[in-house]
This record gives sequence, C-alpha cells and structure tokens, in this order.
Amino acid sequence: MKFNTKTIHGGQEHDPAYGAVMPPIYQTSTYAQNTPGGHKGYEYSRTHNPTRHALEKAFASIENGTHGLAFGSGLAAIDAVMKLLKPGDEVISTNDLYGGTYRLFTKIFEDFGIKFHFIGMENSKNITQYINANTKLVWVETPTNPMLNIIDIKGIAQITKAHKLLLAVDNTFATPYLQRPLDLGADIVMHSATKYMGGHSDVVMGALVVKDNAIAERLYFIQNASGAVCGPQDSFLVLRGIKTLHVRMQRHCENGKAVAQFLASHPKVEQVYWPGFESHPNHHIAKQQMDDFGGMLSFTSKGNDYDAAIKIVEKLKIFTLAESLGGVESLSGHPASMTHASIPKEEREKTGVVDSLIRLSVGIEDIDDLLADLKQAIG
Ligand code: P1T
Repeated sequence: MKFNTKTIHGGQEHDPAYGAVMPPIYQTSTYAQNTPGGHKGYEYSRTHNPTRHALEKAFASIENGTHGLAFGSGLAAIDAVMKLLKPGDEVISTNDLYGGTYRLFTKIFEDFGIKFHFIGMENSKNITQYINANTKLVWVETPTNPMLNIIDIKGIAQITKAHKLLLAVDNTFATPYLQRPLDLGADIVMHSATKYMGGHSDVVMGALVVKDNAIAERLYFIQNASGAVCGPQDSFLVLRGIKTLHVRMQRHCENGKAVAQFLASHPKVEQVYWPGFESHPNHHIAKQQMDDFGGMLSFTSKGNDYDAAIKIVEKLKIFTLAESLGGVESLSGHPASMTHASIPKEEREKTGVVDSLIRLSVGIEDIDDLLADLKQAIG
C-alpha cells in the first residue's frame, strides 16, 4: 500500500460491532468480564482502549513499523524511551533540539543518573568519540527544532548498529510523509503528535513506533506501568488528522518553499534556515532522506536585533504568535523566549538560537495572504 493510501486505510478495519467506518470513541475506563479474566481483549483503558488501539495501528502503518504506542504528550513519549535506560547509562543527543526535550533530559533524567552528551551531528562521525561502554542510546532530531539542521539518519544508524546502541529519531518536523526513520535504520521513531499528525492544533499527544518485538514489549510495559496514555477522544481526533496528513503536508511544503524564497530575497532578512536551499550545509542529505523539505523554517533579520524580531512577530496578523507548530494555520515563534527558553542562553546561542531568531510554522492558507502578511510585518 502506498503512503497516500496508508494514511487513510493503514492498519484500519471497520468497527466490528456495526461496521462504523471511523472507530467509535470508546469513552470507557473499564470493560465487563463474565468471569475473572473473561473479557473481549480489553480490561482497563490505561492498558488498552479500542480507539487508542486503532490510532496506534495507524501510527505503526505510516511509519513502516510493526508496533505503535500513543501517549498523553510528545514529552511523555520521550519519557517512556528514557525509561528503557538505567542509572549510569549514557545518551548522545543532537545539541539543537526542542527546549522541552532538553529540559526533560537535563532536569529530570540527569538526576536519575543518566549522562547526556549534546553534540552537533551534522557530520555523523562526530558521535564516535562520545561512545563508551556506558553508551546506550543516540537521540536524533532531524530537521532540528528550531535551526533546521539535517542529520544523516542512515549514517548515524551504521554507527549505532556497529556499537549495538539504540537509535531514536524525533520525526516531528518531517512526519512520515517526508521521512521514514525506521527504513533508514532507526530503532525507535518518536512524534509530538500534537503537531502535523493531529494537524489542527486541538490535541496534545505523543507517539512511538518500533519494528522490534522486544523493544515494543518493553515500551508497552512502560506505557502501562507509568500510565502516561492519551484518552479516546484525543485518539479519535489524531486518527482523523492522519487521514489528511499527505494532502496537508503537500501544501505545507509548497507554502514553506515559497516563504523561504521570499525571505531569502528580502533586503531586511539576514539568514534563512530551510533545508531546501542548496546552500544549506546538509542539503544533499535532506535530498536523500526526505521527499520534500517541509513547512518549518527560521530566520534572522538584519542587525541581529532582539527588538526588531519582537516587532515582526507582534506585527504579523495571519501568522499567529504562539508555541507549537504543524497545524493548518500559520504560526510564528520567538524560540529564545518561548519554545527554547529552558535552554541556558550560552548553550542555545552556540547552536544559533540567538535573540533575533524567528521560527515560522507555515500553514496551508493561500500563499498570497501569507507573503503579504510577512511583507507588511518585516517592512
Ligand atoms: O509538546 P509535546 O507534544 O509534549 O511534544 C514535545 C516536542 C517534542 N519534539 C519536538 C521536535 C517538538 O517540537 C515538541 C514540542 N514542540 C513545541 C511545542 C514547539 O513549539 O516547538
């Protein structure tokens, strides 16, 4: 089945009770048993819920995995991955990544004895010097949030396989429409399903997909034992979102490209970060591992001036100033004071998250309106 069919049918069956084409919202915490253990496959909704199960099968299908798991947020999904580890274990992570992920790693899991190395992975070989007997996991975001760096998943996977390390890829920015990390050698793919998967800015959710039975079993155990699951209503909404992922992504990519080109030719814009430019340092890798370049980009205005950046985001009208990304509506963000404020200034500035940086999540509105909005705001 091809991707554009999988988003609609992958892993999905009509509901066995009445043939409902969309799975009903099974708004129940528990299920009747005729004798202890005598149930129809569902006992308690933290463990299993039919609506969540339908969504988890869809996640697995579109990421070319065998098992999907849905969580109450993207961070809850990452939290579950980190619980595969033990005190003394070490993780090598991209140094440019969502601020909340950095906070979870440094403010929660470091206290539980896990050591993190945050490094630039634009050259995949960089990771080898950080590998030692305690290294267990490599954490990759690509494209990275918010600098749109591109990491070579296949290149990293060759190294992690040789050293028997787990490779987890946060595929939130790309989505499986553009990039399928499991096919490139990753062991775990993670999503903030809050973003493109849901696609309508009305749900907070996380997802994991794997293709190995032993990892899946352990993650299902953690999901049930720790309990950070999502509810049936949210599962229904994200399943509905996935059904249009391919058409939304197609437009996100078209509009993203037009906005990137507009900004690159604007005299008041200093630098545009978008993997579709031939001048992007890892454009050749983006071209290999992604089917298009997505709807996320960041830019700085000339003079690298904090006040100028704030003025622009305040003036934008169609681009709403807000945290998050990946919805049908365009959003702007100021990473240094919003999504990445939990990363110390000296750390974030090393990766380019300067005070003048603006991040755009380009939506699927009419491109003429989006460009006119940017024109009036940048001046
Ligand atoms: O917000 P939540 O669903 O918990 O997902 C966290 C997360 C994980 N990974 C990436 C790449 C993300 O972008 C996020 C959430 N990011 C934002 C809220 C943001 O505006 O960047």
